[in-house]
Amino acid sequence: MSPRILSTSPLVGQALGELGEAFPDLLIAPFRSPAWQSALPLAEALVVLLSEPITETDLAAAGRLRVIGTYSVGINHLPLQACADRGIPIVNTPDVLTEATADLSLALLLAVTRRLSEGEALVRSGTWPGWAPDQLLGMGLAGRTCGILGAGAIGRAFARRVWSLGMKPLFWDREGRGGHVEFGPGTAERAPLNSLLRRSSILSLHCPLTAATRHLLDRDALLELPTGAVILNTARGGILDENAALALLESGHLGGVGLDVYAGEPAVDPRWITAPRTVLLPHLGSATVETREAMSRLLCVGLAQEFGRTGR
Ligand code: 8YV
Repeated sequence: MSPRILSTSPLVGQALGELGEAFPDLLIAPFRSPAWQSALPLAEALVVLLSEPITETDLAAAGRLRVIGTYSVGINHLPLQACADRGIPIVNTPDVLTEATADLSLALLLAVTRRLSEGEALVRSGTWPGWAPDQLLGMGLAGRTCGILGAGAIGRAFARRVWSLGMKPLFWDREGRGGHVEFGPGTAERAPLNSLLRRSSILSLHCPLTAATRHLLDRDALLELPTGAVILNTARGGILDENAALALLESGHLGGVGLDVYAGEPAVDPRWITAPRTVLLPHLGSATVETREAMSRLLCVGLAQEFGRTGR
């Protein structure tokens, strides 16, 4: 078989199947399986998931490769420099997952600050003694400042959500510029990182993982946050120094942590499992039927365009 398209998954919906009808040499084989490995030298397009890191060695083995498609907006698992050197474009899935990911960030925000996991566990345990004035008190949100790292589409969509709760969004992005960010119903200040950290009761991560953002939130940065601040991560695990966050959660400096992503996922540092005031999700940011189908369509249109562009 000579696959022009080598995918590790059928994806969600019909789009990849339809692409396979247009370009019949489609092979779906699990990542790094013998079938995937032996098809690699023949592949003109690779389709991978965000959990499947492609190395420079893979790229060297894929002599006919014309394009890499990733079923994600994040591209930190791809050898970006090597792709650029070889002129191999990357097709990803921006925009279509913006609202779903911002929704999940909002779900984490409410789950952590209103202690939903603890409340649910109490009811399920069968030991709920009934309503009490001081039972599972959480943090009120209206009037608080919400620091948002990343002023891209997802960060701005999250700003719209917290604004509707009466919070004040405050942005930082990689350019670190001052000025303002328009997020739809409002405009928010863009602040230097230290200033943002000092003012944020809630800190939500929405920037890509790059060399510049790896461990952006280290112990020193986390210590700038006011006592009791809550951190939400629906971006990438490596941006938050998990060791430092765990220690500062334990010490009470952090009031809570909501995670959808982890540095070594799917492995989760076992200390998170027993950590207080945390909500832990299994990378669900884009996990709605509509979004995953839209991601499939966008990715396949992008691949077809690349094939068209390179005349194949
Ligand atoms: C996530 C993602 O679900 O596409 C990506 O790269 O990781 C998103 O779909 C989200 O960022 C994590 O909550």
